[in-house]
Amino acid sequence: MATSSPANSLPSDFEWGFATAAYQIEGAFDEGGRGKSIWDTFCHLEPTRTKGANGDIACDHYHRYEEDFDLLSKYGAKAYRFSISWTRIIPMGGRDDEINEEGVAFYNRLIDALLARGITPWVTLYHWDLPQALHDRYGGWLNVEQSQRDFERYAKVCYERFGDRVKNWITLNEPWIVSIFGYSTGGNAPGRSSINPQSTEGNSATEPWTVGKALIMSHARAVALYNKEFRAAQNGRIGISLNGDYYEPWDMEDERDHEAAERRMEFHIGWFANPVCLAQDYPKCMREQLGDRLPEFTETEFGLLREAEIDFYGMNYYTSQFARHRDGPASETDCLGNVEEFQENKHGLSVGEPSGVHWLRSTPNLFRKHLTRVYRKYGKPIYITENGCPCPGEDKMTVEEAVNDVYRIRYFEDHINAVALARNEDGSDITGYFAWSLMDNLEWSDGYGVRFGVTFTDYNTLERTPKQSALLLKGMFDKYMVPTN
Ligand code: PNW
Repeated sequence: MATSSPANSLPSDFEWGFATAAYQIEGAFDEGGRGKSIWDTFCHLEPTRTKGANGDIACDHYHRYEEDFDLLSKYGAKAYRFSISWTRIIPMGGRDDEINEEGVAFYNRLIDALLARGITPWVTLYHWDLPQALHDRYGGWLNVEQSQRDFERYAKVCYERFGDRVKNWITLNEPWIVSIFGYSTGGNAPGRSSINPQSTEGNSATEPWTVGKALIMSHARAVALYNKEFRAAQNGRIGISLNGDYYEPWDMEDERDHEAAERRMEFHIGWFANPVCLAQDYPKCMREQLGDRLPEFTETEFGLLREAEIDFYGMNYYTSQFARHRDGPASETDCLGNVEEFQENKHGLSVGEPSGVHWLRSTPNLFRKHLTRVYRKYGKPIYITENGCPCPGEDKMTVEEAVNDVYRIRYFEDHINAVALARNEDGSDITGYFAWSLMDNLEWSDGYGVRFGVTFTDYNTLERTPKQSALLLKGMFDKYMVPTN
């Protein structure tokens, strides 16, 4: 492991902590005046599409946040990233709908409880829980014009009510997952798809691209509003959290696989980063493949994108893959750039060590490449807003076994080391890191089996038990911290 030296260090003001999302931990689904979101509906569909799990109770964080924040203090966290549930603030969601003061009061208590412990709040406005009422009213994210106006008003209420104390805002979490899992494959709420046998409605050839545009314009309105009306007085920062793996060519010798890897990353990241970071059109390879199924931006919309300058790029990073080109034209429902994805390359070499969930292998070297590629392409300071894993076999472990999370400890060590290398060796500007997640929680369509937490959650008793990684993370960062001049 690396030791502290100026060449391999993090600044002493490097911000780090843990992340969560409202629907995954809060529970209290029918308390405090909360309205229903598309995830409430999705988790209660029959037959189940979430392994029988729902967020009705989840970790009961709504009632136990003081205890959870004591854990944050115990772990030495400087910052905490959480999301606000839109339907606690505006139960029906729309710009003319009523504000729920009880919901505002809940998040005020949360923010104040963090500040009282000296922990900096980082707030995500949207972590997938669209008000069901907006989905019913006009199709939710399928309606580009309506949804952006309702999101803008929701954002405004949050800045007004919380912006005196919240100085770090993330508009959207992972618009790629929202669009593709929600409207192409149908594995996430609202579960629309024309290629998923469990879905009864949807059009995978068109809907994800419409939804993507709605999310981009919603983000842009929320940021432009902050910049115009709140930034001067509140003096905060605002950005967006994008997911996306790094891709290596499946066959290093094949130029077409090199292109496939780059194209795959453009479909993952450039789709959102081009308009959001650069106020530019979607990547050329997307236009070429998708034709007029990819919505255009008008000049007015480009104007809005230019007004929506962000302060940072929030990166959610878990794993990387290999990409292989496909011969022939892309199918109408392809959303990956006409490539095949693999966890092994042509020679059977694994991209990294398997974790406790099929899609994630530990790939710290490619994390460094990813950080550097994103920094060079989009030029924004990077905050890692999510990084973490479940240990192999953890889903079947007792609490006594699970707290000994050796795989996760190594995963964190290796990924933090990659951050230091990307900063010091490659010159990438990376200023913060959030481990996913503070505690085991509802892993969306995977239910409660997949455990990403640094704290073990017993879903019968709701008792929390720190895993070893939770207690070691501070030491991992301290090792890199050198006084800045
Ligand atoms: C993120 N994939 O989602 C979300 O932001 C979290 O809410 C979630 O709990 C966490 O990662 C762990 O999964 C992802 O299949 C879900 O590549 C799936 C993927 C990536 C990110």
